[in-house]
Amino acid sequence: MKQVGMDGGAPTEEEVTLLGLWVSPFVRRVEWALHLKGIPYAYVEQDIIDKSPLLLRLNPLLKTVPVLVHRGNPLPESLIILEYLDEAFPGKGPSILPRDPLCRAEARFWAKFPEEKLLDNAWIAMTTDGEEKEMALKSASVVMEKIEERLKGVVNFCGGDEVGFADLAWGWIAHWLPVWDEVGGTSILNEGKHPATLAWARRFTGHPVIKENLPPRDKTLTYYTEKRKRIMALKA
Ligand SMILES: N[C@@H](CCC(=O)N[C@@H](CS)C(=O)NCC(=O)O)C(=O)O
Repeated sequence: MKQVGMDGGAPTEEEVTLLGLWVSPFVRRVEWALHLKGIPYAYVEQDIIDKSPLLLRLNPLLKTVPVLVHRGNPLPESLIILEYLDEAFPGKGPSILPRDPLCRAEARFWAKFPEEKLLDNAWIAMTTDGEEKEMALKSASVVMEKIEERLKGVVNFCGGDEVGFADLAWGWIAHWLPVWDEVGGTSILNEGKHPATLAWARRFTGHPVIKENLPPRDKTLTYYTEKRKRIMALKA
């Protein structure tokens, strides 16, 4: 991808900048990885409704955050960014992905599984009512069963003793999904059916690096409550 300095000038060698949004789980997972690896970075908050010329210039294709800018090279898509950080900073901090090829493949599979099968349904369940909500809840419940199965017997994290790729990818299940459940009046994640998932969620959000870099729950709740209101108003 084309090189662009943040100010339009020449990029600095090791400069890392993250374009983000405080409440975004996709942005937070990149921040968690940067902190875990000990990579210093500058952070530029973005408005995702009224998009800045900087965001449009650095991510013209998707216009989403996060965008990681490394040595002037902009990179979108949080899971791709996580892999890039491991590869571009091989000696820096712990590896996010396991080193063994089979374990790497498994970590990628599990990281993507709820991203592809649960995320949209959880969002729909929060932002709709009636039949559409019921259908989304049904699909979400099937996926949650699989996640619960995966987490049964996990003592620490999906990545083993340390937080790894799948844990970072699943971070939204730990902190955001309970908020979305509250906003939407649902219980996609619940103690009765998902004790292992909730135990993992408590360990994950209790990890010092993660805990330090989570959006406050009350502010997050207000943000999504407003979001649901706006979406519902548009549909009315
Ligand atoms: N798959 C993307 C999702 C990024 C994403 O949807 N970001 C939201 C913020 S939470 C965004 O920028 N939305 C603006 C838009 O869709 O126009 C990733 O993992 O980075």
